[in-house]
Amino acid sequence: MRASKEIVPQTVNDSRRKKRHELHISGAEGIYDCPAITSKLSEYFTRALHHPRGRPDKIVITIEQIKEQILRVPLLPLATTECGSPAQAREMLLSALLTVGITRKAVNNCLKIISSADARRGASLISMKSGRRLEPDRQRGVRVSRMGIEKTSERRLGRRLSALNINTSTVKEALILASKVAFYPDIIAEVCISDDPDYTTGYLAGRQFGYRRIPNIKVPGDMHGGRVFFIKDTTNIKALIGYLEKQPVMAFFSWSQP
Ligand code: WAQ
Ligand code: MG
Repeated sequence: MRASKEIVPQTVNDSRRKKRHELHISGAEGIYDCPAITSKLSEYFTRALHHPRGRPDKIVITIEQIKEQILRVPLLPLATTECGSPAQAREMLLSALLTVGITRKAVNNCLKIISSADARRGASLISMKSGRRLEPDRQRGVRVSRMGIEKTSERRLGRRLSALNINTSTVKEALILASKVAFYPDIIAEVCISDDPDYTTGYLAGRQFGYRRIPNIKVPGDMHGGRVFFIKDTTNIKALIGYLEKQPVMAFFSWSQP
């Protein structure tokens, strides 16, 4: 599902160029059995219509039958770090990302993207060394899709998250997405800030980090947010985007701790 709103230019200069712009409001994706689709449709529709980023004037819902082989990937282990402010979050991100060989320049470019006012629908791909943006469409970004969670794992995950008081679709969907992303060998790390003005917990994820929640990564009211994937310089971008957008993935629960 994706929901957006057309923005008509306000300033004289903009209107001369007649450049209209679609503001991204909300998006969601998943893999479900046929009988579950009706209720998912209404859930997605409600989510799109009553979103803290505003009221959309266009909602697109696409349903596709999965015909390809489904890849199983382990859910990343989840932990919540202590963090009191956006400044502290930046410091934590920098020091963690440097340890896996990501350059300072690449981290700075990431921070610029996820704190820019212009929220994108998808994620940015950043070279871990040069810090260059590598996604072909910068306005749109790369949208990760076709991921879900196996039924028994969903129940186990639900119990675990309930014990932590964070059993929400926001956390579950983010963890499933991050687990699909981290499974790809050329992706070294992911940083995410929600674009919802009232959701201030973000995360750092990767095979070497697990899924590390970072509270207070932004202050309430901020509309900015986004996702950045740090990738190896040798990455075949077309193959990577093919995996992120099209490869069906089901996550399973595999944390060893009780
Ligand atoms: N593929 C790529 N990028 C995406 C996708 C996707 N499927 N969904 C969202 N994004 C990008 C896009 O740029 C959005 O503006 C940005 O991420 C934020 O999306 O454990 O809710 O859906 O408590 O607002 C983190 C949960 C929640 C932390 C993240 O993101 C926790 C969240 P949102
Ligand atoms: Mg959002």
